[in-house]
Amino acid sequence: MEDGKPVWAPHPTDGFQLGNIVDIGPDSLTIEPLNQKGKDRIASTRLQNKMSPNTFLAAINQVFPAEEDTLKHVEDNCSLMYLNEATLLHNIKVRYSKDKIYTYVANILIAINPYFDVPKLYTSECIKKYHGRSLGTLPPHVYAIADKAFRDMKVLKMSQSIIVSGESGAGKTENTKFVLRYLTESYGSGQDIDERIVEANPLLEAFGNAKTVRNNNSSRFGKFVEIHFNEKHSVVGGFVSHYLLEKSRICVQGQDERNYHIFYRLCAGAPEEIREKLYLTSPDNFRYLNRGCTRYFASKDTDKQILQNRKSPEEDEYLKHGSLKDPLLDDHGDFNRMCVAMKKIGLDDTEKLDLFRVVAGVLHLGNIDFEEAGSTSGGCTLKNKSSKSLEYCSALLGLDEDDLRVSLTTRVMLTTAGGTKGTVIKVPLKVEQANNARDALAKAVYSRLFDHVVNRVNQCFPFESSSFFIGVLDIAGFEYFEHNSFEQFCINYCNEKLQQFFNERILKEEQELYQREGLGVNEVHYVDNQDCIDLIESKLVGILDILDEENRLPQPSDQHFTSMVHQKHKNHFRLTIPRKSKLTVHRNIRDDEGFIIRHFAGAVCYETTQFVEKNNDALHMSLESLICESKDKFVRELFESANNHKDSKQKTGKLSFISVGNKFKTQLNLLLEKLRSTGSSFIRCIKPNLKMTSHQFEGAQILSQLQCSGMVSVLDLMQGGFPSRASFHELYNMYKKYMPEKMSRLDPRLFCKALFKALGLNENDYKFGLTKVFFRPGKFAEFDQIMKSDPDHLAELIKRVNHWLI
Ligand code: AD9
Ligand code: MG
Repeated sequence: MEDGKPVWAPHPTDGFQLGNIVDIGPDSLTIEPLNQKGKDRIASTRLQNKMSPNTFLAAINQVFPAEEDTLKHVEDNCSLMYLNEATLLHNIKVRYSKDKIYTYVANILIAINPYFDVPKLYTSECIKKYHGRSLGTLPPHVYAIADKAFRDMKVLKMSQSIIVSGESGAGKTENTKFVLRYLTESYGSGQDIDERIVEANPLLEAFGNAKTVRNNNSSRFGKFVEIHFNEKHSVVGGFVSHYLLEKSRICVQGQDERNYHIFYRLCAGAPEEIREKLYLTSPDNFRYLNRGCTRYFASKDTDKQILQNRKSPEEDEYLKHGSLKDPLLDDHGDFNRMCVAMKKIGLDDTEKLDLFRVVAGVLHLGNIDFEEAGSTSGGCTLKNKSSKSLEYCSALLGLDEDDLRVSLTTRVMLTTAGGTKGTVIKVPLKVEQANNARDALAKAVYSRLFDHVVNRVNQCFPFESSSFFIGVLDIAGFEYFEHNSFEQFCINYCNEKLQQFFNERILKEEQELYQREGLGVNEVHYVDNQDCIDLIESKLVGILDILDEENRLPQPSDQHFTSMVHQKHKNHFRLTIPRKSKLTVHRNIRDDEGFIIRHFAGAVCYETTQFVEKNNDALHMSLESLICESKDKFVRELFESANNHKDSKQKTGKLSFISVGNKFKTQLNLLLEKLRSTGSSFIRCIKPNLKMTSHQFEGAQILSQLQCSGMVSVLDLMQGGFPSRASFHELYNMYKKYMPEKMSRLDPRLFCKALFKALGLNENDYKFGLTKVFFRPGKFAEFDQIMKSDPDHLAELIKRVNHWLI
């Protein structure tokens, strides 16, 4: 970087702004912004501080050289002259403004969510265009990645995986669906199976997606969808694995968020006879649905219409309190679409009703309310008005009303008191404990139902044998909220593992490319995050095992667990106490209320309240035996099949405990083992703005996503090698006009050789591959500058070239 050359300097909302360096200090630069917007902002703050207007200071390591032509954009970011986070951000910004939402960084695809249907981007014609075409021959596209996976599978005779990541609302699920559709439409068997793989999604989404403040259709579970192929490379079946359904949502939702779609769809869309059978009314009448959600008030016109045709007390209610009906979502239509999908994947009416019955059962369970019992027992009883809910819930879940009442209000314990081992006593529960028992039962029932839905989906595309698969991973990216709990801890742990895999692969790919091009370079450095992974998953001392240990104590507590974590990792580089956080929001947390982990994508403070509870998947004994002995075969089987997986269930004396964290660890390690055995491609999805709207590029926010997804580290990693690359053809076309006539008659490779020789470039700065020249960081730009800027130098050069040619 030099005085007077345009540079990218930090900008609070845009991420970066163009400026000129006007002064160079020991570790900072004085920058004058090039555009008026920046100037105005700085001028006003500078004037306030009585400093010279129109310039500002920036740390040297936050200022990056800019490309000369700032309107230029490239399909592969690596073909830019300057490879840094600012030019990457700018390149995708220019492309986004032209509705080009996909960009490559080498083989990694960056996908920005357009928040509107980009015309003709996903048509069948477009699908056909990408068949068999290598990456880079057509504009960047998710189809190109899908086709690369297919071709790699075929040529390398190796299964493939496509890892789609990004924050909530970034477009992971949509892109995953595009991949599945591309593969089934292009390489399907032409039979039912192809359609089923695509149609399984609406069903999974009905039960596992919900409206959140970040995404109206947010997946609250992770999934790995495998499409299996026979030896002739034709689709033979599929398999879905799922991870970590968010269970807390079943009972409570945050402000302006909803429960899982299925609840509302069933209430809104089910035909009258089903609604009657399931005792369903409007969502407003169910506790699990009517909190958290925004209430929408109809427009005046609609009000008038309702007043005129007023038919039911529900509509009176609606006028008074507004409705839970979300204007952005069409629950009624979605119900019908879901039923069509269910039919297509082969679910019959009985199976459909089984699912609906349990969903309704959960809703009625949620409406059971408790009050303190008048007696001295300290226990509680059901409120009178809950008797109907108890009746409906029992009927729908096949339970005995009295048994359900007793199981919700008392707890059976095995006692060793007085030396008589194993005496059963019934302990009355307080109102709050009974509420917890009810919610625990609801969560257990619904999550088993979700497991069943996934298993059922898997039965509809079975395969006897397969030669290869292409797996698509759609799992939440790194999360960092104001309050972070066990869910964020698990998802960020998962992202550490995926990041490590990403590093391994990208590094390997870079090295393979160097080898293929015959460059003979071996070393590319990157920061390994194994220490962070160990901190979480090591045997005994890892956070997950410390948590399990806590769960096994007779009286586990979140504080004790937190103190143990700090005690065991006092001087761990990756772990620190909340008080040390620079962020004020974390200073309010006591040391035994949380910990901070320095993740690859940034430090996150976890608040550990409820870690112990959230880590335990077991129901208390009376509820467990109640539900396992349900008269309803379907309900019984939900629990039977789940209880067959005893590997993560541990019975220690009277304590029954199923570790959520360690189950996830096992699943994750299996997943990574699988990923490591395949070839891989990566899609990094980016959310352009928080408003979820089209044509709005919030630079700073996007930059932070690029950092969190490891893209900035990829650039760093490439910087350690030969990041800028240009094909011989490209260089030939760029520079032939500067060279003597006879030189342009050379073939492009020889042309470049001659040019470089004549220039006397340092041989450590570049390498000739078979098809491209590879440059050390910044060297391409240097070379370009010599070619373009200095006429005397150029004349001298031409003389030398002439000499060399002779
Ligand atoms: V979450 O982690 O499950 O909360 P995702 O899966 O990353 O999230 P999703 O794919 O659901 O986000 O995308 C969010 C919304 O953006 C979709 O419902 C679409 O309305 C919109 N979207 C995403 N990608 C595209 C696209 N390529 N074209 C048009 C899109 N709209
Ligand atoms: Mg999703």
